[in-house]
Amino acid sequence: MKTVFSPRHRGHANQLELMAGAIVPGFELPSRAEFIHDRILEVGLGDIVAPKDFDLSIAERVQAKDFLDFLPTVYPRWKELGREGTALAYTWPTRGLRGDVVPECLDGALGHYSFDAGCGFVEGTWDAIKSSHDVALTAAELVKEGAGSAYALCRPPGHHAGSNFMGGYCYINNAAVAAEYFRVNGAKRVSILDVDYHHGNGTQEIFYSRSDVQVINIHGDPNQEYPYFLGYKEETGAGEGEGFNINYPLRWGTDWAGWSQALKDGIQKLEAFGPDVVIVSLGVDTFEKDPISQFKLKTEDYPKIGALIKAIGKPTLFVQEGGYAVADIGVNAVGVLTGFEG
Ligand code: Q9C
Ligand code: ZN
Repeated sequence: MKTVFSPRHRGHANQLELMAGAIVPGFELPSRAEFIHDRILEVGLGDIVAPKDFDLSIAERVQAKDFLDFLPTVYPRWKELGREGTALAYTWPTRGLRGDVVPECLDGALGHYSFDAGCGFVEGTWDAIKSSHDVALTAAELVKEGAGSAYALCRPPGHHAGSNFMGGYCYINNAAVAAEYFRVNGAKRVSILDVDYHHGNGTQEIFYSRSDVQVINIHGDPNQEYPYFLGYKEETGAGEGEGFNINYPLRWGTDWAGWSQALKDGIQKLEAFGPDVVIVSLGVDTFEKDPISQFKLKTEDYPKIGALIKAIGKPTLFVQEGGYAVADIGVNAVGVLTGFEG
């Protein structure tokens, strides 16, 4: 299968995040994408191609225009204030505060458009976000044109970003944009299968009231795990979307036995839905050695994931999400893809 990759992700580097009472170097490192890229060459998965330049018209159908317009302005505004380093929010509009105002002050606007302090901006952040969006759409186009499968090596990831907010290292929801692209280009039904360790709250929120995009999530139980405030089992969709959102929250320590049971159940529900195309939000932070995660999947499990997805027999777009055990992420992510190839 072909991979779409852009070196422009590299400018999103040295950003800081808030964790456990400290401002720390971000876990979402440029080397993540480089290890995956190098592993693709090593195993000879297929050609690696550059993204085309897409406009944001598809993205604007799933994420608010004012939010998308805000993203490229952040770092220039930060610098105008005489600041350097990482632009990061520190105040959020929770219950009892106004969620409907976008303060003139950049710090307030950053808080308005995010739900955590996981989305820092540096000089190259917007260009990386835009390149990641273009990577997803270019790979989606390959699948639309009959490729059977394609891999969008996206960085930054996307599944925590919702209709008008960022968070969890995610700004534009690449998988959601790809799903909308398929709908606009003739697919009647699209399934998003999110196997990242963390619940894809943004993807769930974007499609929660829709019956044309099924969203299936397998993730750390939000009672124990980030993002804490979404991803519970009883969230099954609303209105037209009732029944089209499916969550499998799993406890810390879940290994292949428990995890694969959820995957097989999810795949049954996916097959019952009968999508024209499957999008896999491919996080490999389910790995036993992931530094911020608590599942116990092993390197040998990842090809089995790919094989189970292949057996669905649908055109499939893989979109890279998380995975922070940097030295192993290449072998694990590409393991899913080689398992799919058979
Ligand atoms: N205790 C993705 O995998 N921070 N995002 C957790 C660790 C947020 C992960 C702090 C993790 C976000 C795309
Ligand atoms: Zn994750």
